[in-house]
Amino acid sequence: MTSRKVWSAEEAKALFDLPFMDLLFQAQTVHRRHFDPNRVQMSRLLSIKTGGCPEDCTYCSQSARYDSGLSASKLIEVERVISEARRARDAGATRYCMGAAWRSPKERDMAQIVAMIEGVKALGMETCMTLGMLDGDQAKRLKVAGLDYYNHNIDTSEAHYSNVITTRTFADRLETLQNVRDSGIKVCSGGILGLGEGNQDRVDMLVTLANLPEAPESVPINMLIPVAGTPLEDAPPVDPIDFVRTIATARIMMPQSHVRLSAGRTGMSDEMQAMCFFAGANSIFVGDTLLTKDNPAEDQDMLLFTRLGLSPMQAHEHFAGDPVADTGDARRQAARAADPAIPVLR
Ligand code: SAM
Ligand code: DTB
Ligand code: SF4
Repeated sequence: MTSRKVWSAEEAKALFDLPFMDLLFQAQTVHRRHFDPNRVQMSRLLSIKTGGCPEDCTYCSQSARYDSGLSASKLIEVERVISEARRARDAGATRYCMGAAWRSPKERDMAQIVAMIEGVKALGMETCMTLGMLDGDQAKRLKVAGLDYYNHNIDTSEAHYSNVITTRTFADRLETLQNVRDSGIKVCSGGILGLGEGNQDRVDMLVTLANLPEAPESVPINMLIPVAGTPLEDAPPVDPIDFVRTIATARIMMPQSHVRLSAGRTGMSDEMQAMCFFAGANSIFVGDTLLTKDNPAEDQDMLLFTRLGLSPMQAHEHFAGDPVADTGDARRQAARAADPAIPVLR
C-alpha cells in the first residue's frame, strides 16, 4: 500500500466524536472510493488446536487459567482441516482462517501447519492462520508454505493492554506484526470492544493500527462474547452506537483495508449489522461457529445479505484505488451513474 496520513490520537478522537450522521456519511464516502459498498468478503474460521493456552487473556474461553468448561484438544489432523475447508469453500467462503490456542507455534508442529496451508491453498482458497507470536524465521516459513494472511490482534490500546493481558506485552504483539509484514505475509490485526476500555482506548487502538508502517490489509473488530468463568464474564455491554462509530472511524483511517465485523454478531440485531456495513465494514466470519463460540447460521446471514442487497466478494477481489472499474455488476454500475456524489469522489 502507498504512503498515507499519520494520525494523531486527538484528530482520530475528533473524527470518532463527529455528529453520528456526519461520521457515517464520511465513512460511507471513503468506503465507496475504495470498495464496492455492496460486496462483503466472507471468511471461515476453524480451531485447529483448542484450549489449554498458557496466556491469560481475560476474555478468552481457551486460556488454561480460567474454568470456562472447555476441554483442551491436540492439534487436529491435516485431512480434517482440508475437508472442513472444502465444505466452507462450497458454502461460499473465500478465506480459511485456522486458529491455534498457543502462545507461539512449536517446532514439532510446523510440518503439520505447513501441510494445512498447502492443502487449503490447493482448494483455491486464501489462507489465514493465527497461532500466537511468531519470530522472523517462523514467519518466513509460513510465507514459503503459501500463507496469505496472519491474524494477530493488538486487541485494545497500549494503555489498557496490561489490564487485559499480562503474559505478553503490547510491544510483543507489534514485534510479531513486524515479523509477519517483513516476511511478505499480509497482516490481519484488530481488536475487541467490551474489555472495560473507553472510547479513547478504542481510538488509540485504531491509531496504532493505522500508523503501522503499512496498515493491516484486514482489520477485525470483535464485540466481546462474554465467556462464563473468565474475568470478563460480567463485563458491561458496549454501546452499539459506539461500536458503529469505531467501525466508521476504522474505515476512514484505513480506507483500503477490509474492516471485518467479527465476533459477537449473534448478539447484534440485523439493523445494527446493516449500520456496521454502512459504516464501512466489508468482511464477516461465516459459519455457525467461530473458534469456540457461536456465530449466526449461514442461512440467516444469506437472508440478511438478500434483504440488504449485499453479495459475497470473490477470493482476491479488491477494488482499492479503482472506484469505477469494479465487478461489472449492472445494478451497481447503474447506481453509480445515478449517484451525484460519484464525480466528487473521483
Ligand atoms: N492464540 C492466538 C492469539 O491470541 O493471537 C489466536 C487465537 S485468539 C482466540 C484470536 C482473537 O480472537 C483474539 O485476539 C481476540 O481478539 C479474539 N477473541 C478471543 N476470544 C474472544 C471473545 N470471547 N470475544 C470476542 N473476541 C474474542
Ligand atoms: C479475530 O479477530 N476474531 C476471530 C479471529 N480473529 C481468530 C476469533 C474470534 C473468537 C471468538 C471467540 C471464540 O470463538 O472462542
Ligand atoms: Fe490464548 Fe489467543 Fe486465547 Fe489469548 S486469545 S488465551 S493467546 S488462545
